[in-house]
Amino acid sequence: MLSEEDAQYTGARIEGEVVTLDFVKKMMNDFKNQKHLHKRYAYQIVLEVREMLRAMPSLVDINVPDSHLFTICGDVHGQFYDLLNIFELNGLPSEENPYLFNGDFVDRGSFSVEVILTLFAFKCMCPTAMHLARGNHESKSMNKIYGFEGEVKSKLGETFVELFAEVFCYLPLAHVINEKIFVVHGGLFSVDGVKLSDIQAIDRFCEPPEEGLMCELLWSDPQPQHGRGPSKRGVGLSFGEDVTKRFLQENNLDLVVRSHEVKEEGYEIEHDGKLITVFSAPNYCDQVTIVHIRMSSRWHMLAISCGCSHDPIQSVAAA
Ligand SMILES: [Mn+2]
Repeated sequence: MLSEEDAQYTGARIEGEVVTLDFVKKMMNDFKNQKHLHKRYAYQIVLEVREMLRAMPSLVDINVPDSHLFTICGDVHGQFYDLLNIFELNGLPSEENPYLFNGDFVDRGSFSVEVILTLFAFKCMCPTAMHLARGNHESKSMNKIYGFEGEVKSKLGETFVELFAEVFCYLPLAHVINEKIFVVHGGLFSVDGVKLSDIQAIDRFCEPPEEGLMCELLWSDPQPQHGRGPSKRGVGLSFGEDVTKRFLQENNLDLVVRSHEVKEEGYEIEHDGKLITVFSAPNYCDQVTIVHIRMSSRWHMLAISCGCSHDPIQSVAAA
């Protein structure tokens, strides 16, 4: 039996158990027109993603075949219309057009629910098309202060607050692309000698602690000076070029891609070209920043795209 609310519902519907591209497109279009998704489908999507994420390791290996394109997006922070813009410019996520969203999907912007349901729906549609990493804003304490909790309560109800908080604890902490590119929301560590196996071994099913490897992955920032310094945020730390280079060398990696810091241009290349920050929530309308990685057997090219143009504004080749 349909309730009265169900009978009046004209939004997107998941037919059967399977989230299809048609459903995701309709849902995004509904969101664009400020219509809500029925809680039943929101619940179905979040539960499916919960099971998927729970089964994943803390550090995820991604393999991008030669000459294929892979896109990394930085912080989106509830800016749904900018997320639509990214997909408009760069194509919808699919097996051939995979994305990694590098944390901080929610908070600050007014459409965090729309953003997280869209990312999660693509994850259901095609798990290899949508990789998701935890940011420092995928946590209870941040969501309470910066808007997501209130938005979830008003759009989906109290039960979803706890549900999202649980699912966020299952998000992987970092990704490694083709054994060469380390991708993380925040940055590196207060101690040298951290191996990828140490990150793999982090028991991440918890709220981010106030210190230790997991905290530092989510909160740290690079600094121009060598060595390490206190964080301007009061959590994590600032790390220099020497720290980045030692970490890369010890783990046989080429490059760190991270997010977490607003950048005037949407991105910044630091640490002698070994560290790139990408922040996708733009300062003003119609500008989105993403990092493209095109792999070849001998080198990786990173094209950073910005603005309404598909043309890369900066390319980095890592040997
Ligand atoms: Mn952040």
